[in-house]
Formats: sequence, structure tokens, C-alpha cells
Amino acid sequence: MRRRDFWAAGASALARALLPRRALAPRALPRPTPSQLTWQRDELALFLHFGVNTFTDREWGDGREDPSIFNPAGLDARQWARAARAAGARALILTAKHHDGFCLWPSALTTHSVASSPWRGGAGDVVRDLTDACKQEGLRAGLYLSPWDRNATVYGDSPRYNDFYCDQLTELLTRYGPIAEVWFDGANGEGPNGKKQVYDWPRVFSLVRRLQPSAVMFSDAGPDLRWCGNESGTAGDPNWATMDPAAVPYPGAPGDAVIAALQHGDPHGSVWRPAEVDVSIRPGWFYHPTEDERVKTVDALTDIWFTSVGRNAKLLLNVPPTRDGLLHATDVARLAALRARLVGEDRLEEDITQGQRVARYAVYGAVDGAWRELTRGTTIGHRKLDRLSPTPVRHLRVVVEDAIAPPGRLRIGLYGGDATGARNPA
Ligand code: FUL
Repeated sequence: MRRRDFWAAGASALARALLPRRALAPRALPRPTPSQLTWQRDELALFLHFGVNTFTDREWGDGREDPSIFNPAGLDARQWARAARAAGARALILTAKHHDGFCLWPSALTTHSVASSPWRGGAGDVVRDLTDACKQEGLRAGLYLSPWDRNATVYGDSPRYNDFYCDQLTELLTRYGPIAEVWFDGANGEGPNGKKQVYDWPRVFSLVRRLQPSAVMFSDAGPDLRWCGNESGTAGDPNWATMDPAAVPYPGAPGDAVIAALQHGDPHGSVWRPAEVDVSIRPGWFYHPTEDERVKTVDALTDIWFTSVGRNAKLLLNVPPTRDGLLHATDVARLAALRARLVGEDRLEEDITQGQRVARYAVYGAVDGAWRELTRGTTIGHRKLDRLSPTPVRHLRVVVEDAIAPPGRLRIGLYGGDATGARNPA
């Protein structure tokens, strides 16, 4: 496979960006912060759902689990980190606490934690193991702290639980060095007669900013990253990194309009809030032995790559540790195979440091002066991947048919498999 990269506006490039004829009024576009750029350029992170559910075979624990069930005797976070690196992932995000309230670190705020378990005699700390392994393997560490807590007695007593939650966050964000991403889940299954907790999101967000200024925060409502609106691995098409913050007022806000806003963003949105696509390599988020034969195939994972990273989003792929505290051999093999499959993909890229601009494009190829359309699409952003049938071409032309502001430089990368030039841009 040979790789061809062209800067569309570069002097020697074969590809040319043809701008729309109509004049575009320049306007100040939202742009990513350095932390958002780093996050997006990572492209792939692994999600690790791990906790008491791993041992009870459930997806949502009720908070009444006996901590003595938690005993991942062979836990090896370096194995997680090595598998992530081999897959090309740049970060690991661990469920430090899921809805059951069981803490994978020895929180002083509760006894529902690893400190009450037999694992390493109650002296273990999964968050410490994770952050150490990330440092050793050159990965970024992220933490998920479920807002919904079915164990905390103060849950639903809003001011007291907000204090409790912020104190837990403070433990996580002050004990373990740099945390690159903090993940706030919008899920809450309390139902109409359940406890009603009013979260103090402004307080939570400003606490994270103060304690870890470089961390990006994920939730339905940002502030830095947004949920993509589903858990099937599919970002919207188009997918703008900008959005109107009023469209999703708080994490967990319901409604079709909310889902549409999360899927597509908004070209006229006032904030930069790119989409993160979270999806599991298995049917469940937690490890279940009965799902060992149902790990997503390389074809399915490749499709997800195209509908996430290939649509200007970041992929957060969940690979849940087993009861031994290791990633399952099948999952590790699938990750490596995905990585191998992706060698040779091509891409369209905008320079998003200057904002996102392209709304519609087409790519044409020619062999002997006869141009024909190879593909067309909507937004580009950080990255757009298109699959084409094998086609020999010598010249390329990228036509920007619509944009919200004058497009900057576009980059197109191609991988050719034969002497005539680009083949199977994917
Ligand atoms: C959902 C949760 O309810 C699932 O258990 C999982 O954590 C997923 C990532 O988010 O909202």
C-alpha cells in the first residue's frame, strides 16, 4: 500500500479545492481549545466498564451488592494499556463508579468500595493501577463517575448529594495526577417514583476546571464534548463540531430534538462541542461470560470506525475487563485486527484549528482527462472517510459545494495499491 497525501490548496497538489462561487461572509467561527484538539486527534480511546456488575453478571447494579464479591485476582492494568496501544488508542477511560455506587478507589466518602473487598486485602485501588499503567504506556487516563448513585443514602437529598459527589470528584481529580477526560453519564433509571436529585452542574463543571484545567468534560450537555445521541456507534451525517448549547440544557435531557442536536450539531452553533461515539465491543457494557461468542466482528468494528472517526467524531470503544481483571483474549485480538484493517484508509481533513466550514463536497478522479465523481458527502471537519469501489485515478479534484465560511486548506490522503495511483480510497 502506498500513501498519497495532498494539501488541496498546496502548490504542487493534484487535488484542488474548488470553492463555491457565491461569496461567503467571513464570520468568527467557534474553534477548539488545545485540549479539545488533542482529544479529537487521538481518534480512539478505550472505555473500561468494570465493577461489582462484572461479578454479579448485571448491567445496572442496585447498590446493595456485598463488596466481598469484588475480587479480580489477576488484575493487570498494564495488559489493558498494552492492548489499547496495540489498537492505536491513546486513552483509557475507567468507570471509577457506576450507578451501583461501588467505588473502584478507596473513597473516604463511602464504605461501598474496593477498601471493603477482599481484593488485595482491601488495600487495592483500581484507579491507581489504571493511572500508573497509562503513565507507563504513554496513554491519557480518563474517569467516569456516575452521577446516579443507587447506594448513597444522601442521593435525592440534592444539596447533600451534590456535596458528596463533588467530594468524590475532588478525590479522583487530586490523587492521581493528570486526568484527560471526565465522563458524566446522563443515565438515571429512578423512574417516576424514584429519588429526584437536582444536580448542580455549574458547580461540578467549575470544580473540574479548577482541579484539572486541561481535562475535557463529556456529557449530553458538554461543556467540552457531547454524546453522539446513541450507543450503536453512529455519529450523524452531517456532523458539526459546533452546537447551540440551549438545544441540550442538561445531561439526560429527553426528546427527539435533543437527540437530533446531539447527532448533527449545528453549523451556526456558538460553542465548539464535538461528538464522542461510545459503543461497546460486546452487547453489554460490562463483561458477561455468555457474551464471549458475541464480540463484534472486525467488519462490524470497521463499519463503526467509518461512522464515528470517519464522520468527524471520536470513538470511545468499550472493552470490559473480565472477573480476572484482564481484557478477554478475543476482545484483544479483535482490537489488533481492527488496527491492521485500518492501515491504508484515506481521509479528507479540514484544518479545524480555524473552525469547521465545509457543508458539502464532492471528490472527482480522472485517468486521461475524463473526470468522474468518486464520492460526495456533507461535513468534513477533523476527518471524513469514504469508501469507494477500486478505481484507478491519476488526478483528483475536491469540490467544496457548500460551506458556512470560506474553506481553508483541505487535506486528502490516499492509499494506492497499484501502479496507476489511488485505489480503493476508503
Ligand atoms: C449508559 C449507562 O446506563 C450504561 O450502563 C453505560 O455506562 C453507558 C456508557 O452509559 O447511559
